[in-house]
Amino acid sequence: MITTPPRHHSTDPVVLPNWAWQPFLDDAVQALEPLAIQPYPVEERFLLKEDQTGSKSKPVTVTTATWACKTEKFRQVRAACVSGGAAASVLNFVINPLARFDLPFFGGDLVTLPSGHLLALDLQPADKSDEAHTQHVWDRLLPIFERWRSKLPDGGPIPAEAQPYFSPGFLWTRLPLGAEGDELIATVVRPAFQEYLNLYLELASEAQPVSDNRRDLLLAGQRRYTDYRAEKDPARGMLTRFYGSEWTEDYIHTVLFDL
Ligand code: DBV
Repeated sequence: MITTPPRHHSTDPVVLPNWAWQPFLDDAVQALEPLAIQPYPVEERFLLKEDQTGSKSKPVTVTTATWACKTEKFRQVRAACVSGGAAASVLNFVINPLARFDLPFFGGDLVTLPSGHLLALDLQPADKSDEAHTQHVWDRLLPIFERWRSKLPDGGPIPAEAQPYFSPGFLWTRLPLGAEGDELIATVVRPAFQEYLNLYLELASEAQPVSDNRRDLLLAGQRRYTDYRAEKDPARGMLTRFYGSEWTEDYIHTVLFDL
């Protein structure tokens, strides 16, 4: 029986034994700490969830923890952390800025399934057609993207309908399980994650409040993005298998994509 320490506040440490993405979450929390983070309200039933999956004779415990905070410029920062041994290991990490600041979303999707690793990093626009919103971000993101992309295999096609929500700096790869994949995760994906996040935090530190009008435009774009992510969440099937559809739908709509 795996037991993990209880969590009562969204900023309580996440400690999931043998969770492959622990160093990534620890890096992110450490990078955020100087920003005077405050807990973000998350119901107890989502802070830590544990259930059995697999067959009756070979049960596997799958634990999902949610870490979350808010800051002066971030409406919600949240990490969905899934640890289920060989069945699944996931860190899905999103920073949702306040619409008062002209910032993209930070998104990281680090997924290990029995079929291999799926890894995605991006600074995703609230409105891809708005040059004032995108260009200065892309100018600084693309050199970072190019450097790390050259060291990773391409992840292959993504749905055309997702196109409006990605930046040209979308780092997307699939890696095999085993030593070769682990090596690329340690030497490429982890520093890439740190650089994407550091750039994002730099952009955030420079961001100044915008007018009410502009905030309303940005907010409309944020809602389109969030609605899309909730509707198409690729984790829906996996989470439903582990925890049932009631918990999963509530988790997707009231925690993961709650704008
Ligand atoms: N994805 C989420 C959340 C997850 C999660 C909240 C709590 O948005 C995990 C967990 N992503 C997750 C899982 C899979 C994927 C796949 C479990 C595998 C699904 C499966 O094969 O069963 C990037 N993630 C994917 C895919 C893409 C992304 C393109 C493949 C989808 C497909 O094949 O249909 N997710 C996508 C993206 C961001 C992101 C661009 C932001 C950077 O978070």
